[in-house]
Amino acid sequence: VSLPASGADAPNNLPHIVTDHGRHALSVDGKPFLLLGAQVNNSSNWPAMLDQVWPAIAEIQANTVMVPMAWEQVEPVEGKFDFSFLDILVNQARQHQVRLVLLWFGTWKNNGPSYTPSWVKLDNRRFPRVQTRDGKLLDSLSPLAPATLEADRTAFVQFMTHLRQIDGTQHTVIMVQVENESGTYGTDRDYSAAANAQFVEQVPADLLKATGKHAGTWTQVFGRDAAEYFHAWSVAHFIGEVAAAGKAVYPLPMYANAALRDPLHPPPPGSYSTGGPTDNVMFIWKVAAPALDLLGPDIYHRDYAYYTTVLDHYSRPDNPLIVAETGNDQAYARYIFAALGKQGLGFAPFGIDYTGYENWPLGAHKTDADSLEPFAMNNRLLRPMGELIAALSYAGKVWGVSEPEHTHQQTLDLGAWRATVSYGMSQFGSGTPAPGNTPPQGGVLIAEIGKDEYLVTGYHARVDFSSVNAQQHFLLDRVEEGTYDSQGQWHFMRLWNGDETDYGLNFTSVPQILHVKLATY
Ligand code: N0T
Repeated sequence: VSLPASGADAPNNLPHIVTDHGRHALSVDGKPFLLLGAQVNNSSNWPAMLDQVWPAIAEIQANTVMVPMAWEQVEPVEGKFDFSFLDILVNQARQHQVRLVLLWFGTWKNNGPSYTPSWVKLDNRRFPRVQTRDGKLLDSLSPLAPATLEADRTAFVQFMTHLRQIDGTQHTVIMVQVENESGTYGTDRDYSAAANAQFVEQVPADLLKATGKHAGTWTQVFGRDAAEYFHAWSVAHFIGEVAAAGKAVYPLPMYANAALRDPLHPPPPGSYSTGGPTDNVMFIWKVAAPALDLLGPDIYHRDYAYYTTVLDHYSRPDNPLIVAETGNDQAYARYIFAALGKQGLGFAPFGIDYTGYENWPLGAHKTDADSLEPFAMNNRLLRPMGELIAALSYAGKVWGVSEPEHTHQQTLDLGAWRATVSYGMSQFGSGTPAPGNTPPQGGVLIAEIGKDEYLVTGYHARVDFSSVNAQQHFLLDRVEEGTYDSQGQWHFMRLWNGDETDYGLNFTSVPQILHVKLATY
């Protein structure tokens, strides 16, 4: 399968994102790429740590490793740049045959400037911090300070320039995250004098146009939301400028990740990373930061309603879904199937290395082969057919679901056919209501590969097909089990029949891929 090669914005067929009919694909070397990611811990971005990274990557079988590039590390002294870690990392990634996504930890790392050099984070006059309504100084840097933007952008451009020099033909690095969980905790906007002056100005024309609103100040146009929207505009504009300057030297796909706002019970601004790309301000980010290819959620809630609502919010015709970070214990692993069902281009558990840091309660108590196994199962299953799945997803032919906690059956509408997914069933027998798995761990992926023919796979789930035409009798004409080799070539192993198909297609913890031909009589 190949995608439209380089456009004007993708010279030398650089990695890029293509969009058609509101669907998306990440093109790497001209082919659709399914990003099976693994993000290392925050302080694993040093040469001495890499020996504790690679064994975990090998265990989890990711095809893409996500690693911080810290401003303090590349420009410890203003104007003096050191990219030795980048050189080492790219070399080792090539040896380990994985791609990289690099995470620019600059002005924002979880709202604060902890990863900026000392000459930035200690100089409040040159690089002012956000102030609250009552004049309290917060850790977060003001997005409105021209000197901060200038300094961050300069360092980022140096980084992208060096990256182009060492990787411009090989494309080991396929994407760059610009800043990390931007926004500010503790206020709905910056109330510094400079910010107050801008807040009473007119809302930018581009934003008015995109929203169909009439001209006015932020308060006139957006009322109660004015403060948050203003801050979002300011943060997004800053990050968009950094991204655009980086793309001008080396146009890799770029994205921003979001520390989420609870999508089910949204709390007031100030209590989450306000101004960052939360679901309610994505429309602002789209206008203010057009250089960003996507906004990706960091999902650290295990429950189904929360998780799938976030997937919905971030999967849009104008926003390709990549789960930029997610927790690294068992409960999260099954959501790769729901993410693929929402046309996800990628999925990346966080905290994948053996440096000994554990971010419980967000993720696992202990990262080891056992805790990584559910993710390794996903990657072993999906990696050989990643290109096929990404291509079919781009064509709108992929369905995927994950197991909820409280309902044990789901129905998928495939057009002429219906698939019923049940959890917790034995492989033999039917008639009992699905009890669910304990803990929830099921997931199913279905892709249309031909007329009345589907690729079906998953874990810990039963799939029953039926015809939407109730007048006809349904049958499984042929159920082929096989494997995809590393070239994505299908190899027939056997036919499933008898017990293996009498009570639906039952997936266990064994990685099994079926090609199923559906028919009626
Ligand atoms: C994430 C990671 C790292 C109960 C946390 C999540 C990463 C950053 N932040 O280990 O710090 O760099 O992007 C914050 C999640 C808070 C939600 C708490 C819900």
